[in-house]
Amino acid sequence: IAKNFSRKSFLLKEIDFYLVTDSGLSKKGTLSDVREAVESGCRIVQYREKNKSTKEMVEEASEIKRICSSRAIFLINDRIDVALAVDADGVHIGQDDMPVETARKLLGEEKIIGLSVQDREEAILAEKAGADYVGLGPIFNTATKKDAGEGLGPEKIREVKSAIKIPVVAIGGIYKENCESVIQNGADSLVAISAIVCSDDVKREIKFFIDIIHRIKKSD
Ligand code: TZP
Ligand code: MG
Repeated sequence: IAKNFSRKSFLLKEIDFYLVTDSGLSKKGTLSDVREAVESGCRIVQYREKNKSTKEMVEEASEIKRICSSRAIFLINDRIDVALAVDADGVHIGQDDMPVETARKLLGEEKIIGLSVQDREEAILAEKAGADYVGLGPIFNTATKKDAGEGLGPEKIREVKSAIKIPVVAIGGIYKENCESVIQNGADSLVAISAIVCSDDVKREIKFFIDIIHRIKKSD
């Protein structure tokens, strides 16, 4: 267990920009977005698909796994069954999904489990339950997730970071214009969905985010 734990925390330490797919918003399609992201140096991909059948998801997830191969961590949103079916690296789940402990029993110690949280208390519980990282958001107001609620503000990242040891991934309403405040407040990684998948040049946008994240992390 100690060995697996260190492998996962090593992998998660390496992440900077985190891609979450959205086929409803994507200009060029999910597979193209994943390909361009991995080619741009993105090292973690979450397949988040709300509109396709399970059959289509298993097929697409297998393809994404192949694209990520050893280059990027591959997680699946919500669907533990699909993650098991394609042997993904793990899942990202929400507060209303399967409890982390139950997901852990199904997936085993080696897989990565990320949990969405909105505050310090949920983050502490996530860590206790065995989550490998937390997704904190929405940092800013966003139209991408209808029930996301009001933006928490980037200072919330600092508050949550100080309460837990596992990595904090910031999500929600993050664009080039406001991403500096996210990293300055201590986010280990950040997700931008619309800023990436609605763009004409996914590669250029991801490189921009990766560069700025490295620059700010280094100067800290
Ligand atoms: N969870 C919290 S906010 C959000 C999700 C999935 C949507 C983020 O999308 P965008 O376009 O980067 O605001
Ligand atoms: Mg969910």
